[in-house]
Amino acid sequence: MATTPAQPKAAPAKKTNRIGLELLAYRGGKTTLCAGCGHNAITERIIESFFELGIDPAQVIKLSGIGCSSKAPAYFLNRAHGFNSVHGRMPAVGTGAVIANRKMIAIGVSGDGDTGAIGVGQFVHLMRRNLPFVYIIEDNGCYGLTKGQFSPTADLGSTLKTGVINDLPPIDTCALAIELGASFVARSFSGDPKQLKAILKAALSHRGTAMIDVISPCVTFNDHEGSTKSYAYVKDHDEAVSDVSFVPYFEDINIDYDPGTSTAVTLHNGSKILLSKLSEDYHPTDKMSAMRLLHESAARGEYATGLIYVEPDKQDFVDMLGLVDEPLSMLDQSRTRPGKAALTEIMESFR
Ligand SMILES: Cc1ncc(C[n+]2csc(CCOP(=O)(O)OP(=O)(O)O)c2C)c(N)n1
Ligand code: SF4
Ligand SMILES: [Mg+2]
Repeated sequence: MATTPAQPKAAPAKKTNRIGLELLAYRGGKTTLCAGCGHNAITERIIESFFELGIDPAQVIKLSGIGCSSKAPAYFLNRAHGFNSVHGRMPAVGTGAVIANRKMIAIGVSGDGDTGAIGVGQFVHLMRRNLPFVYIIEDNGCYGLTKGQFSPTADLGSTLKTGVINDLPPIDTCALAIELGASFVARSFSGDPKQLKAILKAALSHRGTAMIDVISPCVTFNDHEGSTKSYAYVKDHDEAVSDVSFVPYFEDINIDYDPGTSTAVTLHNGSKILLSKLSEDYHPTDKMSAMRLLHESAARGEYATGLIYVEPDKQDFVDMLGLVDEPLSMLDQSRTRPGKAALTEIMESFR
């Protein structure tokens, strides 16, 4: 009896999101950052968040400054608009972009150096304006791109390999953002995918400035013994510290812990950071409690992680300016240039 040849199995359909796009549509170029760098893990969570929310990449503008962290936008959302600004100047560029087109979703990736040092003046004004903007600090406590010098978020008493001691207290970017008026402030860890993705998705759904400080270990240049965000270069590779072409391979750190509990995470150099996840009954809408939480956890040498502060109904900068609904960039000249009569009327009003 003749047998029917087996039919080749159809390839399983690729998973698509609510706008019919596959995850691939949310990816960018291949990363050039070190293997195991916390920044790469954050990129993955950004990709997943945009995909799961079904946001059209063409509606997104991704921005950054300068640093390893600021290279990250090249590795996600290829189809989005992008602007890699001057060191520390991303907030000014982003403000212009959002005002020019209020329909765009703006996401900026910065570093602790880009934000806390050269860019701190720009950061301050972005936070106080409450511009609709997701602002991520990939926080490794050092200038990774320029070989690991202390940044303003490095911990007091951290030491460089040369023995130099950091004798300046760190800037807590979350406390600063809350104080200045940001309406969504969170902290997470690059190696906690579940929490980080939940925070990113919430930030993308928030109208106003969402500032997320993500502790993101630099596995290559951090060598601050006792630092809470650092990587002391492995003993076996001492000589290679100054060899920029040498990039060690490290496994990504992956953790998961419950709300209301603390966990000690061992970094690649064997040092530990203490993370404490906010409990489910924590109320992030009380500004004073949020500030107290940050001060108290810092005093215990811990990082409180989670959504620390949110003010959902705060008026954002675009509404405050009273802009028309249509993007300014799409208005034709007849609507953007006042005619002679309007100018005359304005001049008359000054009489
Ligand atoms: C105007 C200017 N000053 C200094 C530099 C040198 N520089 C490049 S990146 C960087 C710091 C980056 O640190 P961070 O923002 O923390 O990013 P990371 O590399 O740690 O991710 C510095 C000082 C520069 N590129 N431009
Ligand atoms: S030098 Fe540090 S911050 Fe830069 S890519 Fe390597 S691990 Fe990441
Ligand atoms: Mg840094």
